[in-house]
Amino acid sequence: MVHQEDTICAIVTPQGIGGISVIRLSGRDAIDIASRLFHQKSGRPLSEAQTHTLHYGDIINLSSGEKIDEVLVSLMRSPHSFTCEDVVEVSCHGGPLVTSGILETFLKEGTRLAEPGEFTKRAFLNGRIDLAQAEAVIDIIRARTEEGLRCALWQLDGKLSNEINMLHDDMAGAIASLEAYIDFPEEELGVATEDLLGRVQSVITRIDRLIEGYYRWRPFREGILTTIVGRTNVGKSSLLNTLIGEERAIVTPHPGTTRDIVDGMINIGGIPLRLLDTAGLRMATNLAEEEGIRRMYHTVEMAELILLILDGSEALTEEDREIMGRTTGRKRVIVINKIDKGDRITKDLDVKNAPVVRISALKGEGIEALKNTIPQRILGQEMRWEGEAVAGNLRHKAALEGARKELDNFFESVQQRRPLEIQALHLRGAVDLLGEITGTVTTEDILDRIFSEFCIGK
Ligand SMILES: Nc1nc2c(ncn2[C@@H]2O[C@H](COP(=O)(O)OP(=O)(O)OP(=O)(O)O)[C@@H](O)[C@H]2O)c(=O)[nH]1
Ligand SMILES: [Mg+2]
Repeated sequence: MVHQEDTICAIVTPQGIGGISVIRLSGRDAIDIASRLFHQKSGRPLSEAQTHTLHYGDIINLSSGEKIDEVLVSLMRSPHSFTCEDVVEVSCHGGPLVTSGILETFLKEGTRLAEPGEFTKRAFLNGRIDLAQAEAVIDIIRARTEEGLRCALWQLDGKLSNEINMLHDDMAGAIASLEAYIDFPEEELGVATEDLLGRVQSVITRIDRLIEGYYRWRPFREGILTTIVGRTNVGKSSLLNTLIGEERAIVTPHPGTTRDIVDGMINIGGIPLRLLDTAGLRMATNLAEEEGIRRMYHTVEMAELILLILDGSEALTEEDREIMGRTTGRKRVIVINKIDKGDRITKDLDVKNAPVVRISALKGEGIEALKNTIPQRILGQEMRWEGEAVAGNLRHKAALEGARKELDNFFESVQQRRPLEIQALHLRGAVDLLGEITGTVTTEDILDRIFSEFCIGK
């Protein structure tokens, strides 16, 4: 049963100048309000139009009687719309005065400005999409690579939701059979318990797979913060420029050129990499450089991947060793640069657990090999997300981890031969947590947190 709320409206296209902008209305009076302000060229009132039709006419300012713009209006009647409510979308000329003029007129006529994500929230509350699918809408908007977009589209399609629903059903079945045994005599329990434990174990395996998938998907979704570090003059800024394909950072033959952090974005194998170029390490000659080095070390703390650059044309120095020491145990790639001038350090280099790539940032040599190494380093053995369902974000992961914990507790309570009621309680706890992912179990708090991440108009 669709619930039609008060009528909300918003400009749903980006602010600024464009060919066309769209203003969307949704709610119980959307069609009535639009009818009053829209004068169709054919003379027919919009309120009599059929669903999924397009209409040509003018939007009129009712107080002055003046035309605001010539527009096309599309009409979608409940329940066949994005929100499941009556929806009217006005496509007008894309200028800020036109869009704000139309928006103000609608507001005066009794609509209210939509909150961030309110259209999507209504789609969720009306059952058109579940919570995981609503979150996928944010991911689609924010996707920075095709891979990231592909993952988000899968989630909107219900890949994760279907898997969660299946787990949910399996668990509900397990609970039902457990509860049926509550009244049985002790001796008949043996076989039944085995079957039940098998079922719960299979749910655990599938939950683990979803959690593990989170780590494989996350780089595509959120990107990887990567810092380029090394002593002065080894070619950090040259590498940044080569990787992003533009002269973003200043490069000079003088050590100590970079002070502030310079950043750039690249897409490596579908993973958005945010690259930071930092000040080179040496005994600082002034306060600005000292601050630059402090910031460089700060990026080392923050970054998920470190590209540690060494100058292959010179022997290793104290600074090289210091920075190598400060980054051991971290995810890093050792990059030996300037190999066009020889390689004096590979033989002295003793690094474990980090790939070593030899390049010339100046000549572009070895860059492809570096680009291949980076995703391997980030993703480990499991190179790719293969379209399987995964925990799409931290919220899903936390709920799955919670559910898994409940199932571990269930096994423990079975081992300790605790009362069946207690065992069932753990199973029910797990079911509730699974339900949080799709939103069958939810609170205003969770909803507010999710939808406040949206922009207005979505
Ligand atoms: N021969 C050769 N020279 C390079 C290479 N990469 C960088 N250089 C040169 O090395 C010098 C320093 O390069 P930068 O990219 O500014 O080095 P940096 O590490 O950013 O230096 P700081 O910002 O001072 O720490 C410049 O003259 C570059 O042209 C390379 O692969 N081969
Ligand atoms: Mg530099």
